[in-house]
Amino acid sequence: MNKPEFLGKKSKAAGGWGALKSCGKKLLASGSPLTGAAAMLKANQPDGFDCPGCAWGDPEHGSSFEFCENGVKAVAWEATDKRARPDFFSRHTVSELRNWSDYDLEREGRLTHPMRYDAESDTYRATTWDEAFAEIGAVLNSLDSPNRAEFYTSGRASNEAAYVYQLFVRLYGTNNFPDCSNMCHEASGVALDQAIGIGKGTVVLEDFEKADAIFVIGQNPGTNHPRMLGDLRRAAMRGARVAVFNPVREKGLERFADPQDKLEMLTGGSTAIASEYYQVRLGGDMAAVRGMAKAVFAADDAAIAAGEPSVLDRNFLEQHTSGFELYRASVNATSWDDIVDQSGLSRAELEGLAEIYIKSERSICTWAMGVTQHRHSVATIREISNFMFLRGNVGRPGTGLCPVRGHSNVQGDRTVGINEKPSNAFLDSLEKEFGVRMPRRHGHNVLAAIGAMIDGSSQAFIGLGGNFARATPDSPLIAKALKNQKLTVNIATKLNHSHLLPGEVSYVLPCLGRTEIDRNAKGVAQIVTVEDSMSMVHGSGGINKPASPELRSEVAIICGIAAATVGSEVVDWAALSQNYDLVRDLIARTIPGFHGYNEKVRRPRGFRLYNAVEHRVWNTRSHKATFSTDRLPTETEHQKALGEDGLFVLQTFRSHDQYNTTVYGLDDRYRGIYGERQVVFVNPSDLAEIGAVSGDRVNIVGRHDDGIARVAENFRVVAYDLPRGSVAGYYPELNVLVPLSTAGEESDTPTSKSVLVSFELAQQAQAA
Ligand SMILES: Nc1nc2c(c(=O)[nH]1)N[C@H]1C(S)=C(S)[C@@H](COP(=O)(O)OP(=O)(O)OC[C@H]3O[C@@H](n4cnc5c(=O)[nH]c(N)nc54)[C@H](O)[C@@H]3O)O[C@H]1N2
Ligand SMILES: Nc1nc2c(c(=O)[nH]1)N[C@H]1C(S)=C(S)[C@@H](COP(=O)(O)OP(=O)(O)OC[C@H]3O[C@@H](n4cnc5c(=O)[nH]c(N)nc54)[C@H](O)[C@@H]3O)O[C@H]1N2
Ligand SMILES: [Mo]
Repeated sequence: MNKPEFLGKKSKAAGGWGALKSCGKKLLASGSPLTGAAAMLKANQPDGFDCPGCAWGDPEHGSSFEFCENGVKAVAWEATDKRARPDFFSRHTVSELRNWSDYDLEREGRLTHPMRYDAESDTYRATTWDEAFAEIGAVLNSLDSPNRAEFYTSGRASNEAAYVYQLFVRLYGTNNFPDCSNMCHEASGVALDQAIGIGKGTVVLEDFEKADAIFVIGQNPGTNHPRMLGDLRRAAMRGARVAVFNPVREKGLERFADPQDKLEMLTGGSTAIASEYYQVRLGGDMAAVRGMAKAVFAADDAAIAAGEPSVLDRNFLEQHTSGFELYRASVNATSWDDIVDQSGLSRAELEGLAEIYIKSERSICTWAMGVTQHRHSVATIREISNFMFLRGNVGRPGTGLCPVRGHSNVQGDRTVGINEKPSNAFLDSLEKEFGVRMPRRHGHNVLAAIGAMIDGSSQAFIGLGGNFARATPDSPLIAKALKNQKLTVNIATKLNHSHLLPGEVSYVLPCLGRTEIDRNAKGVAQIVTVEDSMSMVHGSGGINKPASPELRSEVAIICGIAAATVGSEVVDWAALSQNYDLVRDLIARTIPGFHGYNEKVRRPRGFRLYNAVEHRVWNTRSHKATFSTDRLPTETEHQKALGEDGLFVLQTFRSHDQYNTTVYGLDDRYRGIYGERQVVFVNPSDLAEIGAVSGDRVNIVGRHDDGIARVAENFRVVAYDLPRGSVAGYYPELNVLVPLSTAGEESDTPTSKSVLVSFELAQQAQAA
């Protein structure tokens, strides 16, 4: 039996030999161990490709490549020698393939030919690029308004692909840019823009070498940003405190054996990462951070009364911030009772953390989806900023705010114009460069795009990567909406569920991946560029032979569609697709910070985009770092669940063997799950209350009061160390329960970490 660790299994660290073993297996299973291994040596190296795994920054020095288990999986998955050729599609109807899991679909390997859906035979058939471009252009031009088309981006697209994409779409006439980041770090962008004047993080990797305290909130780096563990480990080893807030005890945050460290590997040793680990309630982080702030203020009052120096950074507060007194008043007005009830942490615990913060000269705060995928995520991130302002922990070495991004280029895509609400300055500069008018009306984000597709006002969907139908909430509704489109186009490396919901005219267009050599017509290899979580922009060039001679690059595919849709009078698309230096020249001329782009990206580590906060320049309305004064939410979903029998709050997270909707394998090693994904983690006392024991089968029933019946059937319950009232399970399987009807305030992000549910035991379910 796979007993969870806290029920008595011997504790093992994350990383180490388990990670190496798992990698070897992954490379073999991908069918291409040698290419995979060679490719891995070139990942995140100056003369190689950017790892498609995550957006963590790359070190300047150190080992020749940073070993990362999940990076290996991402590379091996792309570098497989399995192929989904046209004969595969002629053997299987689309209706049949719809019953396959995404795991099985992607295991068929790389797509090889442009495919067009044939309704009569219900199969995809090989077609030519020219036919595809011509028909896509014709359907787009037949819509009665460009605002009736949706142009989705998944964050793996390079800066060059994203830039030509936004340019094409704006010339076509709309700002409808639903983006994966709408489901991801949108709240970070919104909140940080308000607080510090830039919607990005402020730290670089070197800051992790200097910080005395690092707060890691709502994030599971052991699985999702494994290379970050190396930085946390080095910090922990030199005595920095690492304080973790997570309702789940994630193994990677507790102990880590660094595969980079020969001694640790030989001796079977490992390093403790978290010095404090607090199992906060779901959605309770704003309360927890406010509790720490309250304790900091109390300590300050005490210091002043005792005639000692203030514990606050008074100079910073006076010179650089606005709204401090109002913030202090709102903290005073928040009661300890509310803080303790909402966070699930005790006053003493929060005071202890505040003391760590006060003693630390330099503090960093990092966060990810555990913070952003809630209703009040913008307010929470502003509270995190407030807290960091108190001791001047922004814009100083060793300090800062660090939203850890997901997709490897999601931040870059935003920088180069994938934005449904573009600034006037950006549109002005496009108009100046291209001499034509750009659409000013704001477009659709993910939720608005879904709404428009469901109500029929949008009639075309183009996906630059991703798996829209599976990544979004209420998957059955989306499936229906996609099938009602006049046009669906997916640019992809591998087959997934979204491709199997064809509209009237439907294409799947296969593209080169990051690991592959991208040669132009003259045989010259081209590079693309990406931006990581630390705003470092660098080049990426593939080393593997393309999976099929038919493949085209994302840039070339977009340029092909663009030429067929908007013509080549304003932009010479063919020239751009043959020489990405020309695309970079356009970026440099229309977007601040890219001066000398072509020269700079050929430097080993690329360059860092200017971040005004580094110079303590604040591009906010008040021209200061701006405090917020939000109240705590009246009631979080977790509190609601605790107050009602049989009601629970579900968070949907990632297993160790997946990349978003891409499932590499059915194990979740660090959580003790093997060979299955239909599981739901429940606190042992809650299990007793619902009359189940670990191993029982349940149906999970959606409890959002919006008139839509939702159920996820036949999940195995696993007793797990979670706060009472909260449960957890895997995305994307549980997206059938995530409602479209709730979203983050100001961010419009689906609330994937606070879904109200109850359980039916499988027998009851059958009887009903
Ligand atoms: N191998 C791999 N790497 C990835 C990805 C992948 O799927 N696989 N995905 C990429 C992408 S797009 C993204 S956005 C990132 C995602 O990276 P993460 O944000 O680490 O992803 P999740 O698995 O959603 O994990 C959320 C964590 O937050 C915790 N959590 C949930 N709710 C709360 C809460 O209310 N408060 C607190 N404090 N914690 C909470 C969960 O227990 C879990 O540990 O990773 C990127 N990297
Ligand atoms: N319930 C729940 N839902 C969530 C989340 C959650 O935590 N819980 N997380 C959300 C988050 S953070 C995100 S970022 C989204 C992710 O949403 P998406 O970005 O839409 O999903 P992915 O699973 O990353 O996309 C995988 C597909 O991308 C294609 N692909 C892979 N590499 C390439 C490439 O190089 N080029 C192209 N063109 N295609 C490629 C492959 O065909 C693959 O099937 O999901 C969101 N949805
Ligand atoms: Mo993400």
